[in-house]
Amino acid sequence: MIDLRSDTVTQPTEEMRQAMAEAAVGDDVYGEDPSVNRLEELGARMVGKDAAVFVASGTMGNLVALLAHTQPGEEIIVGAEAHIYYYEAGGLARVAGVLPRQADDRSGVLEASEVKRLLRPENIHFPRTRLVCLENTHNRGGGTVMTPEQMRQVYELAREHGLSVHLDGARIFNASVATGIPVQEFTKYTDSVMFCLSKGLSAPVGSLLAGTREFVARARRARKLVGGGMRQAGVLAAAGIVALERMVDRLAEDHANARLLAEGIAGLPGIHLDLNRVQTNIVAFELTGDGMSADEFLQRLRQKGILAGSMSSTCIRMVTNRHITRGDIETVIKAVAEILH
Ligand code: TLP
Repeated sequence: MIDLRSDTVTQPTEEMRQAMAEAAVGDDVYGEDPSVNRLEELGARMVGKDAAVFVASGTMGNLVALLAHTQPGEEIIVGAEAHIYYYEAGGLARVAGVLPRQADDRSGVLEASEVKRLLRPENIHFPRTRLVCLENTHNRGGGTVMTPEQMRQVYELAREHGLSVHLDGARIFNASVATGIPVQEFTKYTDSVMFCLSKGLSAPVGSLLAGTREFVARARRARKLVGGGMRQAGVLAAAGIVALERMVDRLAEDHANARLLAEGIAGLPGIHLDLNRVQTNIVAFELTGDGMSADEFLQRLRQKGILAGSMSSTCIRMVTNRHITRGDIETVIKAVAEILH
């Protein structure tokens, strides 16, 4: 099977398995796991923050960030298409107890002008707005990159109004590799950043949440609250270290394959694909033709040995990853053409 459902399907590398087998471990709830400590220090340094905390998933990292930034009843500004709002089982409301003020991020970028529109004046009727959440790259936008300049504008506006900025940077290394801009140029315009080790970087499990020391101390307590205090987690962290040290640069291959795929299918009848949005490892397109639903399309692909996903009843998503070769891309282009024919 050619599996384009997500970059989360990537298997750990041999080097990761080796590192996991040999990892020095301790009880991380006591702060005594040397591999976790090393991963947290490495990750924090790479994104230019003081400290980081290792969490089980991107979803947990975002939730813990909300818990550490806000009090129940406060409001956050978050894209209506953002993962935090759309794909995290409503944890923001159910667990963190915050009100989501939904911003228009359909373009794949939450612009400062949109944040400005949603700011509230001081008034006793209003909930207190505490946080702006950004996403880079933007999953439902189709893997789009928010530039450092766009992030700076949001960050400065947030600052002026006493709001913090959290970045869902699940794929922030994709943004950096795609643009050639160091990752710190993006993350410097945030108060906290969550990034995933288990997507294109191929670690089996885990994400990091980074910020100031004081923020990370609060995040550690929040992680405990949601049951995320792990013990000899160094066996997982060891793979995460390999992910950060060895797997970042190769994301360029995934981007090249996504581009190849997008260019190969963009002109086909019955789909609409905006090539401008294909900036990293995600290819999203709309089925416009004879009313074939996304489910039907996915089923026909599956019959040809190809797995993909959908983002709505008419929108298909394909995500390139380490296991997808150029040859696979050619196979997929041919299969899509046959299905649409
Ligand atoms: N996204 C998954 C699915 O949940 C949709 C995927 O296959 O793309 N932020 C962003 C931007 C994400 O894309 C994801 C995962 C997460 C957070 C959550 O990470 P995990 O899956 O580790 O909880």
